Amino acid sequence: MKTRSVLFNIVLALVLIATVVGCAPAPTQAPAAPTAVPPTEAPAKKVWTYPDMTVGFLQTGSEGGWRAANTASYKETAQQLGINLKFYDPQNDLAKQVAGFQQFIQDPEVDVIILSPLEVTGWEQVLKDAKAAGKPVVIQDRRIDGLEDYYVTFIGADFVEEGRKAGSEMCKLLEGSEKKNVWELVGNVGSAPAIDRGTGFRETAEKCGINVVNSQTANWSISEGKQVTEAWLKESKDVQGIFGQNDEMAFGAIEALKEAGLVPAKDVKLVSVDATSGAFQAMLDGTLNVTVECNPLLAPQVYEAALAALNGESLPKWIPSQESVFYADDPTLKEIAAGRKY
Ligand code: GYE
Repeated sequence: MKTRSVLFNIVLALVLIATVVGCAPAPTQAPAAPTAVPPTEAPAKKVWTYPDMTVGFLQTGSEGGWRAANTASYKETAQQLGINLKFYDPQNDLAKQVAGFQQFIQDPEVDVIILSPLEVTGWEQVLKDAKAAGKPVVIQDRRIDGLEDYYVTFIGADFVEEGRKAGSEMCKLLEGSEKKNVWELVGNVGSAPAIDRGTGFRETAEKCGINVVNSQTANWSISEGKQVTEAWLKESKDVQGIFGQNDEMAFGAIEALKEAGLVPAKDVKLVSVDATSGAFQAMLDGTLNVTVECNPLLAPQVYEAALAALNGESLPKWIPSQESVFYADDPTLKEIAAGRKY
């Protein structure tokens, strides 16, 4: 009997314990949640600065004063800003310039490519390759045909407007002239300045009765400008004006006119484009009448656009450079010439 009651008491105690524990009020605090895994932070976006940038610059060549000033602008400004500049001069050979473009696309050090296109076409493949490689392209100096989705922006002059200005100035110089026969010395065939300056010149010159009798490429050079003008003079001296699409070709024409016994800027009026230091000297010498400015000092604007592109900023497809016109009969010409950088 005694055993049974002991056993009963043990079971009763066990039941009591289980009941107390089982109904224990819920703990006042919820169980600690598992430690939260912090969200993975997106890596901070890189903000490029000039010293971070390695630029691959494809120049056209070294054909004259304008090009020398343009090249100097890039080298000097790169030094000032701490940019690593890789410079390539294809000596005015389009195939070399395209090959150099491919090199810069392959070069792991190059972050952004700047192109001064020798001609308006021939760029589709390399521009698509550059985009696929994630390398922004900024075009400087000369425009290309189409392909706007494949470059960041074009920074350069309105060559058609430069041509219009030259045509208007030639009209003024030939006002009252019985005849208005004009010869045109053209830049490298297929280049934007050669195409567009010719278009603009005809828009305004033909309005005042100018007749563009001869037009031929002299490839931006003094020597070819002289050779072409000499050949024309052998055929006829019935010319009242010469339009040089750049200063150097006009200088060549001036030499040919002198050797043919004609007085440049008097017997034959001369208008050129670029406004290089040589043009100011020719105007001060009285052998050139007018030069239309085409600004070569583009590097600061172009590097700024390249940096903006690397930082993902969007830019207008064309940022035109601002330009003037200069005249031999300007009484302040000497002071203007003294203050110019190129
Ligand atoms: O007029 C000429 C140079 O592209 C605007 O190229 C430039 C032209 C310039 O050879 O002198």
